[in-house]
Amino acid sequence: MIALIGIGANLGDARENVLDALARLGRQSGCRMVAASSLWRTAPVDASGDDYINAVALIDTDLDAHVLLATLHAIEHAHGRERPYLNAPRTLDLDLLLYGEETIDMPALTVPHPRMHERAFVLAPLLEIAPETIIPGRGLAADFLASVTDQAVVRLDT
Ligand code: PH2
Ligand code: MG
Ligand code: MG
Repeated sequence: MIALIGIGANLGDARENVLDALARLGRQSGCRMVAASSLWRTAPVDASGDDYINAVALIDTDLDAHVLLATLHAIEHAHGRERPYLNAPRTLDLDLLLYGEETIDMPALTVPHPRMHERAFVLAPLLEIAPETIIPGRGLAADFLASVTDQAVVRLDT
């Protein structure tokens, strides 16, 4: 199954944390890295604190969606992720955004991520690596970019 993972950080060495998350995803058993976006510097959306570093990764995985989610949480945990309040600054956030074309609506997991189409910090890196992506139930990801131009995102070199 091809899964799309969103990666974000705005606490500690955010750039290093995002790069390490990409490396860990590539090493994870049952996961193969298909494509990783550039790193992007993005203004916080519905959140406080420093600018974020964001990226997305496409992985080919044998893991069930819930097992994959648990794996993402374990990587966050390895980076000391704490959750003092909603959308608090974080050392590392890994979100399961798409799981093939599946729609999952369970207490612990909603896929497609319900807000991914409203977030430039997801759309810009996604369109960089997979411009034809369809968000199940919504349509072509590229069609949503025009509605998020007020959100500042800048692609970083390397
Ligand atoms: N994540 C959020 C809320 N707001 N803003 C930016 N720029 N990047 C994020 O990764 C992000 C956010 C909730 O997870
Ligand atoms: Mg998130
Ligand atoms: Mg999260």
